[in-house]
Amino acid sequence: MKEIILIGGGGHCKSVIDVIEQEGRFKIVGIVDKPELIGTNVLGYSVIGNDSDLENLAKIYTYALITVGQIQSAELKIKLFSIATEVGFTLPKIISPRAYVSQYASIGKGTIVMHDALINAGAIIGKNCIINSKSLIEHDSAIHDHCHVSTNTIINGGVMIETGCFIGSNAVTRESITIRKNSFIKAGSVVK
Ligand code: JB2
Repeated sequence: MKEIILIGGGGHCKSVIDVIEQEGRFKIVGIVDKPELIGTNVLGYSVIGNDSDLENLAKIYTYALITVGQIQSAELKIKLFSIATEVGFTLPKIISPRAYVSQYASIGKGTIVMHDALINAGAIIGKNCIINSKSLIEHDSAIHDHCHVSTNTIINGGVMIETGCFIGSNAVTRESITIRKNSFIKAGSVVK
């Protein structure tokens, strides 16, 4: 099995661990978090370093994934993605075996598709995104880089979501609209 480092060891990381274990392609070798958390563990996986260790870890391990979530801002997720890429990690896409991704959809590097998400034909998902559990991305939608589509969200056909957006749980978008970059859509919103 290929070995992978997870960057960020909070709540989102726990959900990601479950998906990676179920997917069965990667063995998690450890987590990178804040210096004060080194030596603690998350679901049995140790925090083995902080962000300044990433350069050395990239000399040993090929794969990493950004596992901080994103609610108020995508800033931290973007920063960590950029560091991980610069030091030479490959950021794979991870797809839960419980998700459905159309063969006519595409998913960018470092993006995770969580349990029970559904991505339909013609959808294009960018890099470093979270397509969270039970979300529906309808046909011909485009989700640009560094977005978080939260749990149980419905993105209808032909919608474009620009870079760095947060779409809260249970939000629904009308078809064929554009959501501008770095938008914050509250949970339960109906976006017309
Ligand atoms: O600069 C950093 C850094 N800053 C915070 N570098 C690294 N490597 N890690 C950092 N962290 C770590 O991210 C924190 O020490 C903590 O372990 C983690 C954030 O955890 P938290 O549970 O606060 O949030 P989350 O981003 O994992 O999850 C949020 O987003 C998810 C999508 C939560 O609100 C979840 O409920 C939500 N499902």
